[in-house]
Amino acid sequence: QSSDSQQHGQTLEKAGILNKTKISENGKRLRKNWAHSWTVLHGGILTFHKDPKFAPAGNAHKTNQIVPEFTVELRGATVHWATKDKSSKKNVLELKTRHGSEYLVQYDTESIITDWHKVIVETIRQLDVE
Ligand code: I3S
Repeated sequence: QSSDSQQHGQTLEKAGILNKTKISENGKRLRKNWAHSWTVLHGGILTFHKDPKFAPAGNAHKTNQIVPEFTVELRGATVHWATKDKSSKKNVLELKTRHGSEYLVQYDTESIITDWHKVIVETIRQLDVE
């Protein structure tokens, strides 16, 4: 378990910046749209937030700029290292939900993505035995 993830009851918590793209929804292929995302794991749900760079300018209060974009329920999901044909990027994880949505999650620093891999695998395992 990494130092920046914590055990709370049965589920792990972690947060950080990752590069992500959704690649399919309900089995339907989507065009990739890689973007950095503040990513939060809490209560078995992974939430990717919109990149604040693309938040609408103007009235937005600083604290309101971090807006959820995708929420991914990890119960019944699978995660594995993506094969080369999925992306030319390095350190890419492929996350599939039980509803048939797929995400690629990537970060150049190997230790960062390896920590996320561990915490996602462990969360899926814990949700499975509950
Ligand atoms: O799987 P693809 O279609 O080769 O993914 C690349 C494209 O999404 C590309 O954008 P355009 O659709 O505008 O060409 C992105 O810039 C690339 O990053 C995508 O490939 P990688 O290998 O980086 O996942």
